[in-house]
Amino acid sequence: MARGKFITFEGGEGCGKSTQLGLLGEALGKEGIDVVVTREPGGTPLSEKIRSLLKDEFGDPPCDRAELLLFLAARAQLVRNVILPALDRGAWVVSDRFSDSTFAYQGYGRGLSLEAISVANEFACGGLRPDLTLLLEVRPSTAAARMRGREAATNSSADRIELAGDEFHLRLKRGFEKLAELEPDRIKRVDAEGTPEEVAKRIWTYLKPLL
Ligand code: Z5A
Repeated sequence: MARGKFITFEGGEGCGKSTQLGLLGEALGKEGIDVVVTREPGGTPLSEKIRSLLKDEFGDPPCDRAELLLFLAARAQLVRNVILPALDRGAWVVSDRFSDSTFAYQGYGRGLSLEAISVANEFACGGLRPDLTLLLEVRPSTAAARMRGREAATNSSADRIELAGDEFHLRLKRGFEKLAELEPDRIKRVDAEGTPEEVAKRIWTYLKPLL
């Protein structure tokens, strides 16, 4: 049995990752591929618990290093208990965010050392790297409109990380661009403006070579 492929979605908030994750999961299923769809932070009971610790406001927000270590703890559990077993049995794994988010948010965004993140991340996920990463890019105004639409539809409000401010989000955007420049074979920049179906079509062109 050939090892499955590991595909990740990355980008800033509101770029449409979760929507595209669902569409890609369905499209791969139609190709007869066994697909496991997951998300970061999350995807196991422990990692989902860590997700709520990271997102909730309970009067003691994590300092930057604690935040990094919580994301990595959630990832270590997900990699060992979900991603590696799935890949080993030949399933494809599609994840909403993975290591690139840590470099972008905790590295470029928060300003933690990229070298330290690299060593700690390697330890957490044992060197696992995605076969393909789709970096969804939209204008800030598009992301803001999509977030507003979702907040209205779900009666929710922005969380701790979403409220980090414009400068943080600019560093984040540049960070993702830098990561894509460093690994152009793995990280594909996708224009995520337009309807979900239009974006899904663009994404599918990068999937075809893997099928
Ligand atoms: N984080 C970190 O700091 N370090 C790490 O290592 C990792 C993560 C792994 C996870 O939050 C947070 O953790 C995240 C990064 C940080 N920070 N924040 N903030 P999350 O999982 O709750 O959220 P997110 O990953 O940032 O994504 P999101 O805000 O949920 O958005 P999205 O997944 O990109 O978009 P969406 O949910 O698919 O779409 C948003 C809305 O737009 C929704 O109403 C859709 O119906 C609509 N939509 C989507 N596509 C379209 C198109 N094409 N047209 C029109 N409307 C659309």
